[in-house]
Amino acid sequence: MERMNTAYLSVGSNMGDREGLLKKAIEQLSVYPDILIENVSSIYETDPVGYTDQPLFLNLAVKLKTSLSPQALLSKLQEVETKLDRKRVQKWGPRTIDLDILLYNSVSIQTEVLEIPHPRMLERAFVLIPLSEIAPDDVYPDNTISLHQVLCEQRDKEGVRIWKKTDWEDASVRSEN
Ligand code: GSY
Repeated sequence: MERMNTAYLSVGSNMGDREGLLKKAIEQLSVYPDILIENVSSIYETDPVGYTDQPLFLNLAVKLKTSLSPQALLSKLQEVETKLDRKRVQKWGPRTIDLDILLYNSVSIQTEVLEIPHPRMLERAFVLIPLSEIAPDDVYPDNTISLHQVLCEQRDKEGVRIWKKTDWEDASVRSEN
């Protein structure tokens, strides 16, 4: 089975066992035969953006290969959120686990249920910093500059601190997850 498409995800948690939930989300994703996890960034602790009166988040980025369409990938992500008993107290408030598609090849999709590239990704240091760790040379669709350059040009990089440095290429890290 060919997993020919490349997608990047942002994963976050700010309720319960945050690190355990991030790891379980990756574990659950890797169970699907049509998803191959290629890389996972370090874990970052990040100040909440938007509604700021809530606990700190842990965030990371994932690179995967898949034969699923963007819509089918989204429903797998929602399945994982359900399996992990996702809780969200209010729309922009604390949540146990959140899985968002950031990029899917260089496609551009705008529907009510799915927007790719993720509409706010370029303004969010908690997305760009983990993402550019694992995809520095990739280019944002319809843009000529790399994600690393986008990050360098972003003014607000505050509120994102390394929490656990991980090297996914190191097999011992993969087996821990
Ligand atoms: O959009 C994802 C949920 N979310 C986050 C997040 O994951 N991290 C940080 N730092 N702030 C956030 N605000 C929202 S909403």
